[in-house]
Amino acid sequence: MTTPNLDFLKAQLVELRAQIEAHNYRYYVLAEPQVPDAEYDRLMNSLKKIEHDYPDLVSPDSPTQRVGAAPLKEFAEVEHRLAMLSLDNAFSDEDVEAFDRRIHDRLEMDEPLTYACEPKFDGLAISVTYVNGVLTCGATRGDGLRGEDVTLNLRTVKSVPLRLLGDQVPELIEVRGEVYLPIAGFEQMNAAALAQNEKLFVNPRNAAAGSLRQLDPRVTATRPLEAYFYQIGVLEGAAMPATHAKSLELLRKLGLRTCPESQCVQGVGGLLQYYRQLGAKRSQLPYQIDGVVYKVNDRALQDRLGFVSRAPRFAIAHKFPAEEELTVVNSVEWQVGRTGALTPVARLKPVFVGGVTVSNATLHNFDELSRKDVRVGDTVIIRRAGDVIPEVVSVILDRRPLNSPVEGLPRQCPVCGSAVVREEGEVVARCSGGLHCLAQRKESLRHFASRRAMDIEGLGPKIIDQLVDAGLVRTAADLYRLDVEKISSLERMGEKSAENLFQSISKSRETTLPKFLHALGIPNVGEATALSLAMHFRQLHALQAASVEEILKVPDVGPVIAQSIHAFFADHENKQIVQALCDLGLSFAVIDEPIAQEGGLAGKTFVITGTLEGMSRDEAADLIRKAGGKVSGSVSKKTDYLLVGSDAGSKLAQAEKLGVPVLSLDGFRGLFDSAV
Ligand code: 9MJ
Repeated sequence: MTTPNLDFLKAQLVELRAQIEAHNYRYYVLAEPQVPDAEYDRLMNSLKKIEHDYPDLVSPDSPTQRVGAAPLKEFAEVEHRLAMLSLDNAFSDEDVEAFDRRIHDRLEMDEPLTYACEPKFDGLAISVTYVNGVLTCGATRGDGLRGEDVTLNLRTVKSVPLRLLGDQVPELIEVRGEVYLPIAGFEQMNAAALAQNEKLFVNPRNAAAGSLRQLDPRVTATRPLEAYFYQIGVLEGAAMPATHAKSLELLRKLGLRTCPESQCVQGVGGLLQYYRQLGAKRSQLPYQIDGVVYKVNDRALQDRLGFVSRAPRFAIAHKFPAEEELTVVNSVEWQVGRTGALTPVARLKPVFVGGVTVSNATLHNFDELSRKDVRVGDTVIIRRAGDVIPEVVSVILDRRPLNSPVEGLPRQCPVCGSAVVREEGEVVARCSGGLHCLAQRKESLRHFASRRAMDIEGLGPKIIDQLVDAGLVRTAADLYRLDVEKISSLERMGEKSAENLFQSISKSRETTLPKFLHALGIPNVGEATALSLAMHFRQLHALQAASVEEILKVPDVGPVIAQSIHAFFADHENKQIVQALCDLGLSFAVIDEPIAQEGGLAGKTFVITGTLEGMSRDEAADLIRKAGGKVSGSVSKKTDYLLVGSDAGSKLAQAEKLGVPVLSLDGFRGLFDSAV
């Protein structure tokens, strides 16, 4: 190994420390972090590594020598009776194995140890003191030795008791825990902020920090904060429990909230199993966690192990892969959907986040793009939690290149060049090219062929692209004009595959009226409305000939949808396509009986929550009602099923608590199909 130049190392240390201090200030004092935790951890680890390799270069003011930044000026300072420690981190199974080995070595023990495991909450560490059972002080961690006095604010948090329970309360107990915002509460706060045109919080942790650090406790009282307690600091006038698990029992008995996910395990195998189990459950928990914490259960052993700098040797935090990472925006592109809707998409320098490599992130719509002010060349925070589509959380403004232009809404469709229009009051801007636009045409064909529409097996997006690009297909009717020879002329299309595709296209001719109406892609007509229309009119020609007034008689169809349906069937090109499809042999099985009150879901009560992919909640509710079921707004013991989409919040937590079966949209479709 060559020895690095000492001056170079010193300069690197100065730079690293300055960066970390700046992040600490933003994180702890302003509660407005600039970079994701993973980036901060990386800087800190680089600094720790250099200081470890060159101990002479460690200075007392290095960020490694203290837990956090200085307390806020406005709050009174509280000196902790016992220093509030931080935890060392483990990032891999090997790190955990090394932790277990270190403990065995130090204790000179061979047999597997009992560990207490618990989630690592992504909130704010707090300390609360009860004297003779009465809450006397609540403080943040601050720098570990002194924190801020947030007693008045903590008194507004419902899960922080003002008085302890039972008649055997200790003379004095100082307890550590975490204040956090449940995900549902965070979403509720951001929805309110959006409505008031106020700045949005980046994540639940920042929102919790901002809420707890309010100088006016009345503001804190409006924030749905919660707390979990996980450690006894000081105990006077009672015996300290012999294990961590017994400490948690004592806390529970005293009325302090502890986490139900806490659990004791044996040995390193038990630790890793707990890590994987909680990791699998992570996206369903109603609060955010960023890892798990392992603690030697036996207090006597904890005492023997002691501390290193500011962290106990008996505990470690095993981190999950980061759900937020930094990367750079290479370009902003506009995707054109089936109805012409323009969606901005950020093309990114590939980044590993949430366990996968991400190179695209949606920006939803022009308003969202403008609000976040994402520009080419920007360094952005990307978030990918669970299986949710990756999104841009925010831009790191300090890293923006000079003179980068603001992203505007294109005036012309990037695919066909037609004018882009945005109706007043509409969030969405659209390409006005209709089926002349190649993108809209391809998307319409994809929708037409999809499983919930004509269900043409083997006709996926790639083949549709090829068929359209080769000029073989322009409209849905052209699909039924294809023969095996034409299909097999496509690149990489074998004779057998061509034959199979031809057969599945032919087979799809026999369909039902609701599926066909859905497949046409009439604006504002989803699966549920298509079913209502089919049940009301029974025959395609009856619907085609209907006036707006007649269409309005269909249950759940309002003026906007009625107008949209009428305009669709009045359009010359649409008329020709529908006629051609009928001439090409499409046939519709007639629905004799409405699938109504006697339906297979009769007597079943559903609650719907979250964003459903490809179906609005109203449409799902319509389907349920048509099959005889009921839709309710809140989860109770009487709920038969909870239908969940992405970003589900408190309803999902409530369903899990009550043991109500939870259905994804696919699961729901399966149930619906077998019921009707
Ligand atoms: C968090 N953050 O969830 C501790 N922590 O214990 C849990 N932190 C801790 N324990 C001793 N669950 C020091 C810090």
